[in-house]
Amino acid sequence: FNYVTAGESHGPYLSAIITDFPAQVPLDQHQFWADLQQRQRGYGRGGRMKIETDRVQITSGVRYGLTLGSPIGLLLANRDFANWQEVMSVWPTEHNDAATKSSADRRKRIVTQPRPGHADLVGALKYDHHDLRNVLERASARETTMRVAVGSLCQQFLRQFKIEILGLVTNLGPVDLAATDLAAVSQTQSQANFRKWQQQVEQSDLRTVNPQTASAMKQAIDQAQAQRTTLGGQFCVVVQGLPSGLGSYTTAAEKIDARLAAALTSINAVKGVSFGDGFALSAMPGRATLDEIIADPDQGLVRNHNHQGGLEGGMTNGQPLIIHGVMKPIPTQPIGGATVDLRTGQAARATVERSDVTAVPAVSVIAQSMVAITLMQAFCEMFGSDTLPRIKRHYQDYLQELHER
Ligand code: EPS
Repeated sequence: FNYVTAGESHGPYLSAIITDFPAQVPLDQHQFWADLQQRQRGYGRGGRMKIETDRVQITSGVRYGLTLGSPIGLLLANRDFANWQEVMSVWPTEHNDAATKSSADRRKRIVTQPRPGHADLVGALKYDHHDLRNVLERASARETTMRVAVGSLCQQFLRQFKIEILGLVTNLGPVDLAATDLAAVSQTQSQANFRKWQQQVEQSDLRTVNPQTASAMKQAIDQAQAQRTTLGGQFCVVVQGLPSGLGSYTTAAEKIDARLAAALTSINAVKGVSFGDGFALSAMPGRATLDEIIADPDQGLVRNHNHQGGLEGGMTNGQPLIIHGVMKPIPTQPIGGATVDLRTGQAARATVERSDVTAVPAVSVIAQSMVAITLMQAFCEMFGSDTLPRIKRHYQDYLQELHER
């Protein structure tokens, strides 16, 4: 299946269309809205999240809670559009037809001072925009609402196969989640215990698992706000219950680690991704990096470690998938950054367009969604994509084949 999103941050609607989503998949609307709410509730967000309630509507492709196999339409009205109707009007209006005067500009909220670190400058040059709003409205992370909506449907599909995904915050500015706390999550054996971690993360407004770490993170956020700056952080996505063999070593485009890295770096402000022990692998002697293969009389072929994060040769290997990512601090600073006004060519302070101190908890939700989308795509390539019962039969066949070897 595939999908595309549309919508500007302060435009009338956000929307998405998903094609080739399998038929007969049961969907739970409360779960759908709960997943969307997770993205909205992290500590450190600005005022916008108090305005919006991301109750995305499904407008097609689902009937009586079951997917139809036809394109699924998703639609969300931006509440804030009520305050931006003039500025974000689709059709010409009296004001934006007017000759350029500073008072008219204010009404139009024209932006000519690009913010370093955002898409503003390069986007304006590339598409020949003189009002940077034409860039920043689409480059905004508001768009990720739709990715979380798509990701929620994918997670509901994957849950049919007992595959569970959890994105959590592992660092915020100067505060780290202890490695032992993360190991407790990533090494969880039973599904019931993994569910408990999911619930704990969902209840934490830092989306992390140690309440003391969470309160230190909150302090760091408060301090950054007092100092009028922003904070980045790191997140981890853990996936339990995956079969071995998703992705393929046979072509570069099919390698699942490459696809996961692309999916995660497509999230606004994500600057790096690693798998398993990641960058720490370079300091280890090779023999200490092996996930050695052991024949277990009950479970078949098992491993003694998970240094590779569940990936070998561009394929899942049946171990928990462990992906780390880093988000840079949001580049908009309350005091603005040094820039050049594109209209006058003079030095200026960058436009201040947004107010979040940090969005790392939200990014952990978006990352969870992007991983769900990527895994479901690989899953359907391997087991088919017409109907859920047929995909289940193909999946059972494959598991049986593995068992009989
Ligand atoms: C965003 C700027 C802020 C954020 C927004 C993303 O919005 P505004 O410009 O209205 O202050 O709150 O995030 C969302 C609206 C969202 O749904 O996550 C940006 O420039 O990326």
